[in-house]
Amino acid sequence: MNELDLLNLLSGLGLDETRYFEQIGSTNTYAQEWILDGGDDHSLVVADEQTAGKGRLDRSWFTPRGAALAFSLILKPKDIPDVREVLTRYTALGALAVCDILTVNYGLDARIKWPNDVLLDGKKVSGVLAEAFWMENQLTGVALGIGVNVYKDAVPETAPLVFPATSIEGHFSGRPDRWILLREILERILFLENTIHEKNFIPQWENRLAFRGEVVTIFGPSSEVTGIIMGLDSIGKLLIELPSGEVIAIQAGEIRIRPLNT
Ligand code: BT5
Repeated sequence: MNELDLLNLLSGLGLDETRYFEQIGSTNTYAQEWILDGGDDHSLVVADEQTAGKGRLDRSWFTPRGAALAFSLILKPKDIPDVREVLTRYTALGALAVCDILTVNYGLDARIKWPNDVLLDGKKVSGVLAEAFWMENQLTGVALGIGVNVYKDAVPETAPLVFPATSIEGHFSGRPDRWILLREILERILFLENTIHEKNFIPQWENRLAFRGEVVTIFGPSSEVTGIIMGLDSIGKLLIELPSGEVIAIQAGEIRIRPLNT
């Protein structure tokens, strides 16, 4: 792939500027600098390989050469009803777009491990990192970063994993085209972005949740809870029914989920 071919492939989507790198540290770090440097809404940075890919909470994300999708889309939300919801909704936007495409276009049973992972057959195939950048209480932009393990080589073998990983290739008969997949996911993001403040947005996310109705343990920074995943509340917090019958809502971003039997 080169930048010109990528531009051709993505033409008609309505993106602003697109930049392509054979190798980069992290597309999200690049997008952050680009936002500071005046990067416009719907600017896109794509890399074949990341040498310092980022997960949440200072974790790292593995993107070897030639095997995965790694990209960050700059979004500049215009209407933000509640700033506390920004990261929740943009994380959901990325995960839902990937999940929808894998389900509808590739016939795969994709599910979202709340809040930001997409699973195939219970294993992580994609991760989303939405980062919001602020200047004096003004949101300057969101870097919506998405990594997808397309081919088997993308699956980390040696990196310490908090959850089992897989690739699309491992579940699909044939070898999906990485760049067509990129176009499909972007198209879905741009479509869903228009619905992000609608009432039905969170229920769509909820419909794709993994482990719903199952007992899971949720690891927080300093404690853990075990309970049944009931769904999401109206702003996307995860609802867990505790053994006592009490239902609690858990805030995005600080937890990991494991089904009880893993
Ligand atoms: C995520 O974090 O899942 C967010 C990953 C976002 C990656 C994209 S790639 C484009 C953009 N640029 C970036 O620098 N980042 C974004 P988290 O839920 O914290 O999961 C991180 C954990 O996933 C790591 O600690 C590993 O255990 C595991 N992991 C790392 N690489 C993986 C891979 N390729 N496939 C599956 N699991 C992986």
